[in-house]
Amino acid sequence: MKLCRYWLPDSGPTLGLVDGSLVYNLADADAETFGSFSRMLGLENLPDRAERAAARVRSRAGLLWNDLDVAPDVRKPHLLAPVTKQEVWAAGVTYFRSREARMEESAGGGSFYDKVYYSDRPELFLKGTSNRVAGPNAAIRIRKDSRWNVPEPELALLLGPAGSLVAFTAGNDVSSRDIEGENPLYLPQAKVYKGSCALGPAFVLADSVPDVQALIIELRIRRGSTIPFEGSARVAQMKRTLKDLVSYLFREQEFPYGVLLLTGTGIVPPDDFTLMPGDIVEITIPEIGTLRNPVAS
Ligand code: DO4
Ligand code: MG
Repeated sequence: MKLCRYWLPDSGPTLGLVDGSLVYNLADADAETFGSFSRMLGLENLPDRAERAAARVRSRAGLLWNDLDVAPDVRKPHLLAPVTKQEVWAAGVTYFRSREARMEESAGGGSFYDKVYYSDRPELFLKGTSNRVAGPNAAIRIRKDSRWNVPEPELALLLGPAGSLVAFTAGNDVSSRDIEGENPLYLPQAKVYKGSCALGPAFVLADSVPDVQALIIELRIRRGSTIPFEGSARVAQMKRTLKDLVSYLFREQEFPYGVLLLTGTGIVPPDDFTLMPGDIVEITIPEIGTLRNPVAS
């Protein structure tokens, strides 16, 4: 089952059921479960609750997905990122391609990436909070003090406060390669800044994805009428298990509202590619949809 967060000018943030080309307001059927995204992440039996609410709302009027998948404007309905009070964390160097690219870009710190790829303990870092996250069609940013920037298309996990896997969404861990490449200790500056993350456009409940390994993540970058880069990766190429990443994330941490975890990128454009203002980044996971964001400086 596919859900989304969206904005309604009269009532604010709303949780919706995505059913084909239509979106139905789930709080209309069950405000206790779907009145709050944070509360929803902590509830047991969410799939059952969602099924029951879905059966009730499908007979009501829905909105067209295409009318919501538009640039955000508070006066009009539009999609929102699936994050509110949650922290967004990220795993790194979980795919061979990421290890390879980081080792090449790093001025002297290459062995750290090799070591972390093969170590039991994964690389985990705090990517941001909701104020740094762009929703669908909102601008992601490249830093003005960086000259080499890339999108990182990643499968993102929505996790409940006790670490249960609630749902999957798509994420973009936008990164400055020259800043991180100069010194791995600059990673927080390369990775965490205003507009450095995007999430959405919808989220699929975990029990609706029979085989997460089979998911394909696609990246397409549009520049005017050209496509300067496109690529894809399969979740099956990830070196680590999702369970392993989640178990390390929850060591010595508490997430009272749940948490989002980006699981690393398996797609890195060639070294002569950098994002430019005006580019449109499209990240598609067919079961979830296409997360589309323009790039601003
Ligand atoms: O080590 C740097 C971060 C790696 C990362 O973000 C990724 O592999 O996706
Ligand atoms: Mg990443």
